[in-house]
Amino acid sequence: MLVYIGLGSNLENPLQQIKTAIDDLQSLADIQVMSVSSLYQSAPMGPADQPDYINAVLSLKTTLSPHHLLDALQQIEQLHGRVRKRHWGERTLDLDILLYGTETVDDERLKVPHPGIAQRAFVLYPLAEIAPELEIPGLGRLQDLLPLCPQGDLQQVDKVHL
Ligand code: ROI
Repeated sequence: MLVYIGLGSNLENPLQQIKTAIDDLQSLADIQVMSVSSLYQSAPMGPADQPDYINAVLSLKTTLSPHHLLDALQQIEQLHGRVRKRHWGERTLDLDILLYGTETVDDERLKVPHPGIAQRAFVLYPLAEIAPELEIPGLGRLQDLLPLCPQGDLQQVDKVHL
């Protein structure tokens, strides 16, 4: 299955958190990372009294089910010492399943496509970099969503090589 993952961090050297998380994902036997966007910086969505975020999006191929993939992502978040301080608050690492092929999942633990995807410049623009032709189940073409979601202060700050 072709899956898109969103990565975010705004604590403890966010650039390094994202780069290490990409390496962590690549090292998993059931996962093959296919492409990675540039790294982007933006002001926090939500409470403003927290550091800027670094975000990226990657695509991977996996044989894991959505929930087993979520388990693997949460293990990596734990490796990075994630503590949830408050709702919509700062975090060392956030790994979200954005899309799982064209499948939808909707239960207490997991919602795919990720809710809010269309309102988040820090997801849409990195996604457009690696998958410009993408069609998002229930939402339509990525290219049609971009003009509805201003880029704001989002800026490319670094590139990563696989
Ligand atoms: N804001 C930005 N800019 N980037 C994020 O990854 C991010 N993640 C979040 C909230 C707190 C909603 N704000 C964010 O979870």
